[in-house]
Amino acid sequence: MAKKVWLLTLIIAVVIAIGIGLYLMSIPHEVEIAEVRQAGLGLMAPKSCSDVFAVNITVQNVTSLYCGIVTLKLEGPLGVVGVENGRVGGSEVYVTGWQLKSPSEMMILFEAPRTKAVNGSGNLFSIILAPQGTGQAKVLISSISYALLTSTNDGRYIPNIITSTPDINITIKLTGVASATTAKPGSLKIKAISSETPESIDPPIYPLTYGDVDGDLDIDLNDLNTLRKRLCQGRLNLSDMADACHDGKIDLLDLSQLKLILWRKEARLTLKDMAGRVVTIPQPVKRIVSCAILDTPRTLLALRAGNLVVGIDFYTHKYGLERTDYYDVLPYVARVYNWSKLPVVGTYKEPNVELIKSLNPDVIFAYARASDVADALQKAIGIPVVCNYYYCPMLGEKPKNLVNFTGWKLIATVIGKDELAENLIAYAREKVEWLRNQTRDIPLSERPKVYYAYAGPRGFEWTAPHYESIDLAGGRNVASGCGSSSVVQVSKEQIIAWDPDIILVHSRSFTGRSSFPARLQEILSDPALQQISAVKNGTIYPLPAEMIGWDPAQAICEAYYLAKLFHPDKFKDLDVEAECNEVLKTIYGVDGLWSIWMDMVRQYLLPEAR
Ligand SMILES: [Ca+2]
Ligand SMILES: [Ca+2]
Repeated sequence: MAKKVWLLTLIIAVVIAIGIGLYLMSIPHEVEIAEVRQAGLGLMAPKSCSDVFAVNITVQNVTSLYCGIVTLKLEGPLGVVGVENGRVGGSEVYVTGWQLKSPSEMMILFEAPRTKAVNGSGNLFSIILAPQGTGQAKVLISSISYALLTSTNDGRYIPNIITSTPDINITIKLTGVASATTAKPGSLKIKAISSETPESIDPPIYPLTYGDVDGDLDIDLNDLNTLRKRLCQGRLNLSDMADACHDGKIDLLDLSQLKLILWRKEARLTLKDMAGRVVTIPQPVKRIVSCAILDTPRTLLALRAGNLVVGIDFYTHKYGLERTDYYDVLPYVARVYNWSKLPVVGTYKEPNVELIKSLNPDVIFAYARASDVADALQKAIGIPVVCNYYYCPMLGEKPKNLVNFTGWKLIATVIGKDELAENLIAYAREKVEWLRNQTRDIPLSERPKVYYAYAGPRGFEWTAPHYESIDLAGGRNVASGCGSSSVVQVSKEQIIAWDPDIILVHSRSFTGRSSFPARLQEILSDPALQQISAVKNGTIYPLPAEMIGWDPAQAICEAYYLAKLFHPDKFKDLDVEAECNEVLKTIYGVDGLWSIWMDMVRQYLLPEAR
């Protein structure tokens, strides 16, 4: 290691010394220089030739130059020692990768730092070469591709790419044999290049964002480094998701686009939405219309984007804002942003195309289960439509899991609130983990048997085989062996045979035919159900999380609430109301949201859980 460093230092010293010294005197006779320029990019003289020497690739009067790849051919007895960073118009240019494809072919990738393009003239980079014998050698630039950045009014950038085959070459007459190396070309690779350091990157958190070069469902600096390597190697058989700007091929444009995405300076973002549709969304998003069901509006509120919404769908307006006999956080949070005054843009099935168009949104959110509607809407008005859903089967999420956050990530990425979403998700996971630690060791014998009676109109025999908050709260879902569908029908006899200790009732509202009080009466007055323990003991409770769509925040609170109902002794010190008010305040920014639920249900709970 020390030897390498020493050698490197020596080489740099020699290059600098010779460079400066000979520049001031004259060009040594043994080096012949051909200085050529084309399209602003040119090749300037090697300053010397003794043991090692530098060939500087320079540019003249460039504007908005962002990155590029230069392919060189080396002819004659030349060995490559290394490549060094350059400097253009006062700012550093980094060589972020180079590769000898063969002893005579070399690729060099250079980049301006982060999202700042360079302007002016200067040295892009230097190739450090050493003679490997005597005779004539040649350096030939066989192609140059480079990307420029165009800025938008919003301080975002669009990269574009220029490729040329400039046919630039210099001839070098070599008389010495390298003393620094007798190595074969390329065998003395020196990573002398200081790579750019990341400065507060803010990558998108939605896993299906284009630009995921290594395919690990995450966009980060590893993707950038992988793409750099692959560009230098010319191995561009990468997955579809690596195509950051989504134009069907992998090249410098994707490198530029990926850097812009990592620093959130991109003018366009492409992703696969929750219906698997590929959508490109101009950035930044300032006006939003939601035609999706209530999950999407809730998420927009959690992400503190209520003020960006310029139109909402009929169901959100009807059930989410006007009806407060339901339990849902939505109306209380939407009030902060005056959502009841917003134009109603139709339903998820039949959006009002003309009205939506007149609202001039940057993006429209739609319901993933009506993706044909989304396609038609996007086609009709030419504004990107993004389909959202409360869980993502493409990524293996199950319905009714507490921490299905793909929908949050999607919306956060589209509207540029990734960091906030990340914090909220981390907070939510922490809350779930705390409860999991409390209940994970409760033995099966101490877990109450729980039957979940699904939504009112479906009847008592409908249930959910998978409902994570029951498990997390330390209960045993009696229907857990009933397949993998999100809702199944079982027989009354089966429920009686299970003999649940607790019945949870999914209720659409607190008034009307399918309300909790009405459903409770139905169960209590059904002669067939009287032998069930839960009916005998009066341990029948309403559930808050699953109203229209699914809210992870309400689901977490529900799990805390259930924990106290299932295990009142174990959780006697847990103040569910205070805890859940805090959870909902952190996620939605409004105080006292859980107390609204408690006031609706207190009379139905055992005294110790009130
Ligand atoms: Ca990745
Ligand atoms: Ca591309």
